Amino acid sequence: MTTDDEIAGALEAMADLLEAKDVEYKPRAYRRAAENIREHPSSVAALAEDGTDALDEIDGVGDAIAAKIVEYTETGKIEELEELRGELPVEMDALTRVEGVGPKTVGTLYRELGVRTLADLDRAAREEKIREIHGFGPKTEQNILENIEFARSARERELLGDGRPLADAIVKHLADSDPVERVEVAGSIRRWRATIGDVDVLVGAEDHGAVLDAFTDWERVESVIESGENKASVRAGGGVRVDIRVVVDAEFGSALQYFTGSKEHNVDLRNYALDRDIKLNEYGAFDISDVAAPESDQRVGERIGGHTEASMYDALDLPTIPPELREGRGEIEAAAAGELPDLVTEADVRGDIHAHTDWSDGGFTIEEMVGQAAAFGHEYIAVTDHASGPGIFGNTGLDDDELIEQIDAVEAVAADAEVEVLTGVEANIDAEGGLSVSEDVLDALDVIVASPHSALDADIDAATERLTTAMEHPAVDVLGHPHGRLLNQRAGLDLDVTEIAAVAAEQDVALEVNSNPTRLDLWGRPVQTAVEAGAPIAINTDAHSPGEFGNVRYGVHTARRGWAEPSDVVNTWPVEELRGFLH
Ligand code: DGT
Ligand code: CA
Ligand code: CA
Ligand code: ZN
Repeated sequence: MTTDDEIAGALEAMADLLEAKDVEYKPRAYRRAAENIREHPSSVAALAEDGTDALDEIDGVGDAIAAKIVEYTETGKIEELEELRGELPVEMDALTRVEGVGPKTVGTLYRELGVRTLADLDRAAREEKIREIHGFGPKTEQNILENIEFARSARERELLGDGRPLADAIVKHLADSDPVERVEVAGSIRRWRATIGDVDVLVGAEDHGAVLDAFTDWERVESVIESGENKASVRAGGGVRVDIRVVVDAEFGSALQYFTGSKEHNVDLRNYALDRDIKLNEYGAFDISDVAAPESDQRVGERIGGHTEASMYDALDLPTIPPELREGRGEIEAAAAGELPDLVTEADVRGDIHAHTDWSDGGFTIEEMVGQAAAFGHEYIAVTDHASGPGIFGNTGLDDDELIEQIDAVEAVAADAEVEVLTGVEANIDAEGGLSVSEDVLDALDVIVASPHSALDADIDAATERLTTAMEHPAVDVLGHPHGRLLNQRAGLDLDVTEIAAVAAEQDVALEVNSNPTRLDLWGRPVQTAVEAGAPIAINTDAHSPGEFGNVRYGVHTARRGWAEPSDVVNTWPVEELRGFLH
C-alpha cells in the first residue's frame, strides 16, 4: 500500500518539475500540500481510499490535488507527473542535491545546455558553458563544480552513456603509458549494461606501482578514493567511480575473464569447469584431476589457461563467449552446443529509421540531419518527427497538414542527398492504443514509428493491450521505445513482452532498441524474448541532433545483450529489402 511519504514525494516531484518549467503559484501549492500530508496525524493514504471528498480535511489540498492523490493511491502513478518527466527528462533529485542548484536552475540548464545528469552538469561546468548563460556567472559555475562531489555521495548508478566514453579515454590513456603491456575494460561496462556501478579497468604489467601512478596522475582524475599495491579507486570524468587493477601479464586473461563477470556467469562457468576437473579463478585455469587437495591453494595442478581470455574458455573446450552474453541466461549451454548467436555488429547497421528535425523538437534542419547521416556513413535515414499529442515537449508535434507539408520538404532534400531518405512520423500511442495521425497521412509516409509518450501508468494487461492494439494498426512499422522508461527516472510501462513479441512477429512490426543512453529500451532480456519469438528488431538512435547518430553503438551492444543477429535487425538490411518490409 502507498505510504503518506510516497504521496508527499510525488507531489514534491510535481512541484519541482512545474517550477523547472517556470509555472507560477502551482509549485508552492503542491509543496504546501505535501508538507501538510507529512504532518497529518492520521493516514492520508487511508483517507484517499474513500475518494477525494475525504481529503477535504487536509489544509492546502483542494479538488485538483485531491484528485492527484486518489489517482496515485489507486494506480501508483500520476499521469501529469509522468508527462512532466517526459518533457523534462532530467535526474531532478540528483541535480538538486547539488547545493545552489534548484528546480528552476535545472530547467534552465536542460533547455540551454541539455543537462540531464550530474555527469552532464559536471562537464558543462568544467567546459565553462554555464557561465555563458544569462543570469549565471563564473562564480556560480565554480560553486556548482565544488558542490557536485558532495552531491554524488548519495547517488544512483551511472548511465552507460556517461561511463563508456570515460572508459574509452582511460584505456587510450593507459595504452599510451610505458609500463602498460595490456589494458581492457572489465565489469558491467564491458558487458554494456545500461547502467553501471563503476568503471572497472584491468591492466597487465610488471611494474604495478608505475601503472597506478600513471593512472592517478591522469588529468581527468578528480580525486583518489583509495590506492594500494595492485589496485586503486578514483573519481574521474565527472565523479564516476573507476576501479583499476594491475596483474602480471601471464594472468591477464584469467583476471579479465573473472572481472568481466557477471557473477552469475562466473558461478555457472566455475561449476561447468569443476564437473570437468578444472579449477577456474582470476589466476588461471588449472587441471586438478590429479590434485588431492584442490582447495589448498589458488594456483594448483597443471595450468592450462590464463594468458588470454580465450585460453580460459578454450581450456573448457568452449568458444569465447561475447561479454554481452555473460549474464547467466543459457550462454554456456549454447556455447557447448556450438549454438552461440552470430551477433549483430556496429558495422552491420546501414541506416537509422527514427530521427527528428527542427520541424518538431529536434535542433537541426532536415538538410543538416540528412547530410550528417550521410557523413556518418549511413545508406538511409528516415525523418520521423513527432506528431502532435500529449507528452510531446512544448507542443512541438506536427498536425496532419504539417506532416503532408513536410513530405515535400523531405523530398526536396532527398533529391540531392547522398543517402536514401525516407519520409515518416513518430505517432503517439494514446491510452487506448490509437494513433494521433489520420489514415491518409499515415498512408502517404514511408516509416510509421508508434511510441508511448504519455499515460505510462497503466497496469500490465492494459499496457500490453494498448501496445498490441497499436501494432495491429496496418500502417505501423516500428514500435518505438516500447516501455517508455527513462533510466534513473521512471520505470515506464510494465509489459508482457512475450505477448508483445508474438504480435510483433505476426504483424511484422519491428520492436525498437532505442539507442539513446537515457532509454536503452528495449534492453537485453526483452530483446532476447523478441528474437526468440522471431520479431523483427530496429536499432534506432531517435537522434534530435547529428551528434546523436553515434549513440547507435549503445543500441547495437544492447541488441547483442539480447542475442540479436544481423538478420533480426531490419536496419542492417539493404534499402530495397527494408522498403519491402515497410510496405
Ligand atoms: P556494477 O559495477 O555493479 O555495474 O557490476 P559489475 O558486474 O561490474 O560488478 P563489480 O564492479 O562489483 O565487479 C566486477 C566483476 O568482478 C563482476 O562482474 C564479477 C567479478 N566479481 C566481483 N566480486 C565477485 C564475487 O564476489 N564473486 C564472483 N564470482 N565474482 C565477482
Ligand atoms: Ca563494475
Ligand atoms: Ca568494481
Ligand atoms: Zn523519437
